[in-house]
Amino acid sequence: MSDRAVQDEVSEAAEAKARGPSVATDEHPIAPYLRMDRIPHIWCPTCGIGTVVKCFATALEETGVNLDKTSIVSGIGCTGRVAGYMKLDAFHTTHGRAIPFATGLKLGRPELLVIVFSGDGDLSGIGGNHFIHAARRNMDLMVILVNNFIYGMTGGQNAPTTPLGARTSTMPYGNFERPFNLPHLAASCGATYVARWTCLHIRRLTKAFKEAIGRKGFRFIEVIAPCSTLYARLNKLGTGFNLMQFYHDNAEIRHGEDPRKVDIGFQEKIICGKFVDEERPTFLEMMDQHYEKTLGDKYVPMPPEGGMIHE
Ligand SMILES: Cc1ncc(C[n+]2csc(CCOP(=O)(O)OP(=O)(O)O)c2C)c(N)n1
Ligand code: SF4
Ligand SMILES: [Mg+2]
Repeated sequence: MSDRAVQDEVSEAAEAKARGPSVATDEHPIAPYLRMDRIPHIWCPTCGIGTVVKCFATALEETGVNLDKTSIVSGIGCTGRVAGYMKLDAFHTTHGRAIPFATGLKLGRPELLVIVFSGDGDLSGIGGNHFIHAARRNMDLMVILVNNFIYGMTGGQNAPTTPLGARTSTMPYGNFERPFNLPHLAASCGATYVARWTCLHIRRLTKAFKEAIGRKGFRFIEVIAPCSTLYARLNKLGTGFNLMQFYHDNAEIRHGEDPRKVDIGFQEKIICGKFVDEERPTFLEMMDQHYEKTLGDKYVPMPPEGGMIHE
């Protein structure tokens, strides 16, 4: 090799080193949907949350929604970090308050697509009351709940979703509290779209996200995902990969199943599918109809672009 060629090779190697890893992160297919300046993310190896984010970003891309009119709201927790990583108008609210915040946003700016993305503890524990009332009102929100059966961020405490018998840091001899069956909770309160998938079902989950983006009203998607560091470790279930294998072997798709029958037992079959998909007037539609009927011309509906109404 000539001196010149050796010199070129050395400077190429130096340039490559300065550039960093050979896979340029800005070339990742979902990079345009992420705040890449915040990457690397905080999630543990084999945690399932990242896969759900990938499906969500793919759904945004494939539906072609106007990203300037799409907002994401999270509460607190490992899943609650999602809002901070998405390149959307994003709100990382206090614990349990994603739904009320999102409700206010939707009422003030009805033209926005408002998506809540948070954890099982955040949405069904401290935020449970907001969850049931938003479903009851058929508030126009899409709610993505990552259910890892535990409070991940704070050390693996029992959640309202922890299956009977599963070990958590606050139930070291196994959980004896009956957990929520979240699709049943959402459906019985009035949600108009209810589905459950695991984060192994990437195509079906992406399709569910796309469908829910196109629907109105309270759309609820539960995603079962591994918390490798706490749930899997405390229950000696291996890593997230082992849990993905478990989903592969034990998830059963039953579209249209009665949500009352989709309870999840510890390491038992996980019933997945679309359980509810129906139309019912949303909160804002009901409000408009009601005031148009009772107040007639005196009623000035909220303009779609929101804001204050001046006579
Ligand atoms: C008012 C209040 N109470 C408690 C906490 C502590 N806290 C933060 S995240 C969290 C649990 C989150 O669990 P989950 O929503 O399941 O999210 P994960 O970390 O599992 O994704 C708790 C109890 C808090 N931040 N604020
Ligand atoms: S603690 Fe659990 S939920 Fe949180 S990032 Fe780690 S694996 Fe994921
Ligand atoms: Mg959780």
